[in-house]
Amino acid sequence: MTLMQMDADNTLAYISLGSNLGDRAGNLLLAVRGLIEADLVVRRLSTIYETDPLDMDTDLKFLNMVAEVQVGGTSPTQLMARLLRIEYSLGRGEKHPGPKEPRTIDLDIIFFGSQVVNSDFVTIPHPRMHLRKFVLRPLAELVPNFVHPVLKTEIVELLAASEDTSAAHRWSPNVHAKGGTAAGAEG
Ligand code: PH2
Ligand code: MG
Ligand code: MG
Repeated sequence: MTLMQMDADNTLAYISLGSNLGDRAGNLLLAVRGLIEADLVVRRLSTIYETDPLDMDTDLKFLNMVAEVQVGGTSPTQLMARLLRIEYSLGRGEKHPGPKEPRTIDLDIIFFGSQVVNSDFVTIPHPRMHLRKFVLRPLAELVPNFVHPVLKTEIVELLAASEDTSAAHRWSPNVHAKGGTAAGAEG
């Protein structure tokens, strides 16, 4: 079984999840629940990465991950609308954060099968994904050899060629938990 999609109903979309405000891991978890409740079949999740904020007016580190979902009959526009709804339900809209401000949750469509979409509402593939290690590293766990439909380059190659030098490390809840459950963690 290749990672290519055989027909519309089996189309796989890749969604980048990010949070740098509040209970970051909790926000990611609630967003995954939101995807499931929005009738998307969540097939696989990457591990979670802690990442330096890129191009933002904040020092608050992100937790980022990527979800692989089966879209069923959902169109790219419908998927985007569902993601915005989940963002809103998790408090994204409350303080009207601008594009460079911290956010409880950000859900971006990275790929929608191999479709290329350029509308006022949604751009797929995500126009900056190939520049961002916080997307490429978790994505490479799921589909290392997927070919970017515009750049015609595999994810692992994009990652190797990336000039993004910001930190993106695998995150583990134990290491970061307050109260130190992880043996050997620094106090
Ligand atoms: N999202 C952005 C801009 N910068 N940096 C990190 N590390 N993680 C993000 O999710 C992120 C970002 C725009 O949405
Ligand atoms: Mg984003
Ligand atoms: Mg977004």
